[in-house]
Amino acid sequence: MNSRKSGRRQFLKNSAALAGLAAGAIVPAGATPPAPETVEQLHAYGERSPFENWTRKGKHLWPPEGASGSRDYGFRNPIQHQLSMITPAPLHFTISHGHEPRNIDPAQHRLLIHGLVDRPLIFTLDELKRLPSVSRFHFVECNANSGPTGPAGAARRAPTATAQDTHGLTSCSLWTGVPLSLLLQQAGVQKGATWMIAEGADPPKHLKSIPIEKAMDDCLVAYGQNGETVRPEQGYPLRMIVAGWEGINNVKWLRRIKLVDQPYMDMRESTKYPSLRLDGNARWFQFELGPKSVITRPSGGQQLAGPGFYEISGLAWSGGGAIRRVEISTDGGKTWSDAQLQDPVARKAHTRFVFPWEWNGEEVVLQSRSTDERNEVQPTRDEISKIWKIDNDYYTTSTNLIGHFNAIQPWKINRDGSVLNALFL
Ligand SMILES: Nc1nc2c(c(=O)[nH]1)N[C@H]1C(S)=C(S)[C@@H](COP(=O)(O)O)O[C@H]1N2
Ligand SMILES: [Mo]
Repeated sequence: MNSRKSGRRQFLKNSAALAGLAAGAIVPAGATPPAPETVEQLHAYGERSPFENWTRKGKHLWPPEGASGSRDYGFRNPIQHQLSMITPAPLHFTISHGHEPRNIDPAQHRLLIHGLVDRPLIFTLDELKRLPSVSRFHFVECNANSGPTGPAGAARRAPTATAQDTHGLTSCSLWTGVPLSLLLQQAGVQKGATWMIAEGADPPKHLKSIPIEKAMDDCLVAYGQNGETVRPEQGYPLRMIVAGWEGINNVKWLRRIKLVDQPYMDMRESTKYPSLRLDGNARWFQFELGPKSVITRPSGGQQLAGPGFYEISGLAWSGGGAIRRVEISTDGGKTWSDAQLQDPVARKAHTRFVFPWEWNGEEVVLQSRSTDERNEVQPTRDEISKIWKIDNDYYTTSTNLIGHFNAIQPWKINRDGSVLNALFL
């Protein structure tokens, strides 16, 4: 890591030297960037090609240390550039509600399991890594992803929105860790333990109440992400994966699990996160995310070169299990045809779909619709409006967050090949 850093410094120095040169001379376009000091430095830890420059994009509320107010931030995954069902870890979306503890020393970190258990346990990372492990593909999605209401939703409603704007708060990784059920069995779950409280090591103490049935089902205490350790932003050295449920359950920098007999109703889960009903009351205990999908190519902000063949591709996922079917409409929703699902098709994971398409150069609206293993079908925006009993004005005038917004995403292709977000066109 140090050598990589110094390689970077050298690179910057060289760039500065080049910039100095450039003051008196024109640097030819496409000039090769200066080489790092040594091949060893270049290859110590890989970088992507400098021609590939998309990044996370984020809202960053970062008042100075000690100031009152939120230090929330959210950075969106450039999902339209993702080439498989896996999100590259450096681009995994990131939401943190406070001071990210960026440098937790794994040798010092502990996981405490206590409360209504026969034997309270404390695990070191090394102890956890000796236990039977599993690797599973799972998405993490914030329940606010795609939320289209009010001023915060304006970026989602804009015709110029990209898939990063509309769907960038979901990502998928291959997570490696210990099934939580195994740890809880070791501790001995007592009768009357109906909920678990998971706590993170970030200073605001992110807490989440999770029913014991889910804890014993498919929760994972993960230390691995896509073959290396969990990234610092994703919760290094340990995070909870609560497959298919709202992102907020996936506690990062996990340090404590307490078995209790009722939910704690922490600030985040009681006042901040729940979706509001029309009467202003919160919808509590809404955990699982429904079937969703988005076409990532072509998608908002992209440009088609002209009529001819294009493969339509995108991602589909559901908190209810595996994706069984994705249908594509290329005529504004009149007719639908099956897309091909690409392996791996995993439960509660992004699934990539592809569909061959010939563009005739006319205006068209492209849409994808997913169905999961329980036969739940992704709704249209109109269907969601009906369920919520809201009219079109509600989206622009209300400041309520419509969480779990999983509407079918329409992209409009104009005659000039430009692609617009047609959700509110
Ligand atoms: N400790 C801790 N865990 C946390 C959060 C947090 O702020 N602190 N944010 C939650 C929310 S709201 C979401 S959507 C997911 C985001 O996970 P990611 O940052 O790995 O994408 O983490 C959850 N776990
Ligand atoms: Mo979230």
